[in-house]
Amino acid sequence: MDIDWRFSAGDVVKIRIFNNPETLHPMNHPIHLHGQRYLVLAIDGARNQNLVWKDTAIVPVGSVVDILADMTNPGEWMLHCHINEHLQAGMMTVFTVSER
Ligand SMILES: [Cu+2]
Repeated sequence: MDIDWRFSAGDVVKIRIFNNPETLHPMNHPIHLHGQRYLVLAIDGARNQNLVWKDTAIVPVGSVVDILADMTNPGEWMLHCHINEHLQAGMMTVFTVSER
């Protein structure tokens, strides 16, 4: 909850997600973005050739995933791991999208 992201409707936002392999229990995380859609641009710097809109993508252990989020839906939204135990353990944040 230390993350305080604020966007405006219409913003197109590049977000880099790193799955730190040096955690207690390293594993892949399906990262889910509420209320908006995104493209996976690259994984570990390798460009994704199959650009399709998603709301969830796997971030492999030790990998960096770059996404491009299309902030179209005003409100307060969550970004979180879709494994319920991870969400319960706090692998989530809230971000705000304001009306433009
Ligand atoms: Cu997870």
